[in-house]
Amino acid sequence: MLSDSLTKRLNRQITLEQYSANLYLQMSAWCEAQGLVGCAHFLGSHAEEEVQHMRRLFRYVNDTGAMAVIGAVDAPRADYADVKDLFEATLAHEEGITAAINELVAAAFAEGDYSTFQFLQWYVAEQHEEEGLFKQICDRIRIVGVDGPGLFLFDREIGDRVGASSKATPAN
Ligand code: OFO
Repeated sequence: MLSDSLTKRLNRQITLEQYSANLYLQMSAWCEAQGLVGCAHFLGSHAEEEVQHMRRLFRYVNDTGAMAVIGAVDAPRADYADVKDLFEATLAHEEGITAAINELVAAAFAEGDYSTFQFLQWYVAEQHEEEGLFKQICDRIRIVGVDGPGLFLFDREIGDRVGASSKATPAN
């Protein structure tokens, strides 16, 4: 049985994962508006992954005798100076999500809720993967640049990464 405190924390994370989905979907719209179809495809697909992150938590809370509650989701940022600005924002966002997951893990451990502690390990591994992915993309931008033909090649390369970033998770 989940404690009230952990239930609240897990529900906050559910809302945060839904925000992540909206953020990446909104980013995909920005990319599409710039003609960056590869980046738009990649970010749209990443938004789907975030929905799965949300649903995995949602299912866990319900399966553990508590009730999942989706809170109010803030509107995501919709404008970016350029694609470098956008991908730097993805990395900063994932770093924030990692901090939130780490706090959850610490709270579960402190309560001696080892079932939730164990459940959260999937998110710990996922965050390692996602931070690595977005850091790699930011490094790529920094090294090669995204001006002129570089932007065309970058967009194509990012579009080719779809499906390579993460594992799908069971639906609710
Ligand atoms: Fe991007 O990993 Fe969930 O939020």
